[in-house]
Amino acid sequence: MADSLPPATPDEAKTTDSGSADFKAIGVDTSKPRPKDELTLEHKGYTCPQEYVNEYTPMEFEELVEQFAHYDVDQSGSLDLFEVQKILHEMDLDFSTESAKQFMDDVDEDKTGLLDFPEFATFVAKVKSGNPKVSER
Ligand SMILES: [Ca+2]
Repeated sequence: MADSLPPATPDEAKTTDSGSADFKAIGVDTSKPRPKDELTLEHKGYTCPQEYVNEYTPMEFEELVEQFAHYDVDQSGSLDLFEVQKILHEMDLDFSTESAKQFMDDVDEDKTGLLDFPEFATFVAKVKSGNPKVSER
């Protein structure tokens, strides 16, 4: 009987070359639950823009809503320049009509000349963060 050995498994790839670094793809774990930026702030039907939820505590947010409702004297759902100026005054920020208007323009994303609630939340977040000046773009 021919004693034929099975062909040796080609093992030549096993060179002793350990000089080549083997880069493993670094697995980015996207399955982790996101931290608490899923938080939403809502009060009386007003919702805080997601990018500013970390700027307010729930209590501060309630106050923000109350302020908004309070200063929205004509209950239009948005604040006009006159109303915004009253808030600035209330916050002890001295703005000339001109700079108040500029500041307002800065947060008035849809250029309506009025601040709706999300714009107002942006506005106050900026004032809170110590930036009462018109921010640079
Ligand atoms: Ca607006």
